[in-house]
Amino acid sequence: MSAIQVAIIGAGPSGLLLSQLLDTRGIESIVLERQTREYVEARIRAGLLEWGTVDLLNEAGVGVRMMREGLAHDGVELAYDCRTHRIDLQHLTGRRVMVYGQTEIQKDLADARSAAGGRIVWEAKDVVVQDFDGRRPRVSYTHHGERHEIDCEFIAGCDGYHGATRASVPRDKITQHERVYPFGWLGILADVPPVAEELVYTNHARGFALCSMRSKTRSRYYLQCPLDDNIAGWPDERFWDELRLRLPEKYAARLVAGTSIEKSIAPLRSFVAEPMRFGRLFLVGDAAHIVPPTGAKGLNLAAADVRVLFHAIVEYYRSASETLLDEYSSRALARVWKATRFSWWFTMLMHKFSDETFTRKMQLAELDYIAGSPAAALAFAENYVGLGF
Ligand code: FAS
Ligand code: PHB
Repeated sequence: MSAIQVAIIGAGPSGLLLSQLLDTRGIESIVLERQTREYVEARIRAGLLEWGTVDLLNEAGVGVRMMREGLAHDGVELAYDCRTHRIDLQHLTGRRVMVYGQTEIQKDLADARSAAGGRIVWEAKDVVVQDFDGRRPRVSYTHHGERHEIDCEFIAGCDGYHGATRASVPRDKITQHERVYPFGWLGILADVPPVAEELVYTNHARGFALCSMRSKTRSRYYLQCPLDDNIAGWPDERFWDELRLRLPEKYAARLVAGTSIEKSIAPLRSFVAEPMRFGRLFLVGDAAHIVPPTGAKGLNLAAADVRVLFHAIVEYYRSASETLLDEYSSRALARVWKATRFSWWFTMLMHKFSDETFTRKMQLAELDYIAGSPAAALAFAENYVGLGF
C-alpha cells in the first residue's frame, strides 16, 4: 500500500485545520484522534481569535459561520483599582479581534473534513510514531480492537500537551522550558447576557477576573482561584457572588447570574519545547507549547504553527524543496517565544500573587502607565491583536 503523505496525530484545532488546508492543495492526510468527536467538541476552551487566525480559517474554507455568528471587537477593557481603561485596538493597530468559541471552530472543521471525505479515525487508541528520523516514518494505532499500521511521509504531532508525539522524541534531542503559576482559572459558561460589549480583564485585590462571552446571550467568565481548589466548593451562587466582588461597580451592577452550563478549573503554565521538528515529525500547537490563557494566545499560536507547516509541506510537494521544512521550527518558535513573553507578562500584571503590597503597587503603577501612555497602550495592543507573520 502506498504511503500516506501526512499522518496527523490529534483532531483538535491544529490537526483538523492542517488537514483541511492540505486538502485544499490536494495533499492527502489522515487524522488519528484518541477521543470521540463528541468528546472533543464538548471541551470548552478558547474564545478569542486574532484576525490572522480568522483569515486562515477563511482560507481553509471553514469561516462562513464564524463570519456570520462571531463577534468582531475593536477594543478590550482593563479594570483596576476601581478604574476601567479601554484599549482601542482598532485605532491603535488597525486590527480587530474576533470572539468565536473553539467549540464552534471544532464543529466547523469536523463538518468540513467530513463533507470533503477527509480521513479522521476517532477513538484511535495507543498511537505510536516510529522511524520519523528517517524518510519513511510509520504510525500504528488500535481501532475497535484491531491494530493498524500506516506508512507516511510526514507526521504532524497535533496531540496537545499530554500527547504521544513529543513524548516519542529522545530526551537528549529536546529541551523543555516551563513555568507553573501558583493559581488556576475557574471558568463558567452560562446563558446570560455579557456584562459588557467587549472583554473586561480585572486586577482586583481579591484576585483576577475576566468577563468574556460566546454571543450576546451566552457569557464566559473566569476567576483566579487557588491551585488546590475543588470545583465542588464552587456552587454557582458562590461564583456569581465572588465575581460581583471583583468587578468594577458599573459591571457588578449589570451582572446577570444564571445556571452554569459548564464549570471547570484549569491550571496555568508557560511551556515551550525546542526544537519543534525532528526529522519527519513536526510538533504543532499545544504539543509544543502552552501559554497561560490570559493573553488569549493558545489557539492563535496553534493556528500560526499550522500556517507555517502548511506552506512548508505544500512547497515540498510542489518543488521537492525542503527549505521551508528546515525553517519551520525557527520560524514557529520566533512567534511562540514572543507570545509566551506577552502571556507571561500579562499574567504577572493581572493576578494576585500574595498579600504583600509592593508587587501589587508595581502592578497598579504599570496599569496606570498603560492607561496614560499611547506608547504603552500600543505595545499592549499590538501583542494582543497578534504580531505580524
Ligand atoms: P488540543 O489539546 O486542543 O488538541 C489535541 C488533540 O489531540 C485532542 O483532541 C486530544 O484528544 C488528542 N490527543 C492527545 N493525545 C493523543 C494521542 N496519544 N493519540 C491521539 N490523539 C491524541 N486558549 C485560549 O486562547 N484561550 C482560552 O481561554 C483557553 N482555555 C483553555 C482551557 C483548557 C482547559 C485548556 C486545556 C486549554 C485552553 N486553551 C485556551 C488553549 C487551547 O485553546 C489550545 O491552545 C488549543 O486547544 C490548542 O489546540 P491543539 O494544538 O490542537 O491541541
Ligand atoms: C475566552 O473567551 O474563553 C477567553 C477570552 C480571552 C482570554 C481567555 C479566554 O484571554
